[in-house]
Amino acid sequence: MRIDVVTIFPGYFDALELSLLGKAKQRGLIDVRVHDLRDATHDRHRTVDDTPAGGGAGMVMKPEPWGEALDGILDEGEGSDPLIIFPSPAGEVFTQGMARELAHEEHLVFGCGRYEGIDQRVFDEYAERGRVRLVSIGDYVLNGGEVATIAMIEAIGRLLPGVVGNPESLVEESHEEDGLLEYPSYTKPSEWRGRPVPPVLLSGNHAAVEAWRREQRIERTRRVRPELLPRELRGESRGRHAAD
Ligand code: 6GU
Repeated sequence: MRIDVVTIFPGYFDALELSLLGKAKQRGLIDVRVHDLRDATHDRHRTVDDTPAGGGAGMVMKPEPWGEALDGILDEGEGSDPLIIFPSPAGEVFTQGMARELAHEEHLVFGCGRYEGIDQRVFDEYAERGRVRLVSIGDYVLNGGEVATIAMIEAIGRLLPGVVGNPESLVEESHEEDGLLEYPSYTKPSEWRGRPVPPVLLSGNHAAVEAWRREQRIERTRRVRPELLPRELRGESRGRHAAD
């Protein structure tokens, strides 16, 4: 997958060199290219923003540098039909489902604006010429799209074939398969600070372990994210729990 990122803070994306994503990059599974929006300015101060038309607080990102930066990327990746994503708290909410969908794209372009926003004509221009989506990573406000973009690239990147060593580890996660949250995990020692590993996990009874894990997933989901519970599991509570 090819990913271009346009930002005034390229340094944020150094984080993509780390861990699994860094290895995926080295192995050529993900080709991430980060572009400094200021390279598409032509004044001495490399200006990317200006006061809002109509007045008001804050600054708005000027359209010209965005036009030049995005045209450059689109011209270079000729015929790749990229999807342009503008991270924005005003966008549709990013989910595991959207990550799965975007993992099938050949070419993603992320345009990171500051939160006061990018001149609307930039969205309009590229929506008319191709595919554009405004995407939020949740109901809170960040200072800019960079951290949101890193989150999305990580969520999408780990779904690409070969990025995660054992694809089985992708299956039993929160928000995958049946929409339930994941079960709690334990490892050795079997007792730590007086806290035992639940005995069923040491029983060797695979069916009992599976049943326990499913029950834990259901109860955890009911407790912290009841809106995620599948319809058939709603209503029937299974009693009190320590963390309730
Ligand atoms: Cl994508 N951008 C900004 N600036 N804030 C956000 C966001 C995105 N998603 C949630 N908050």
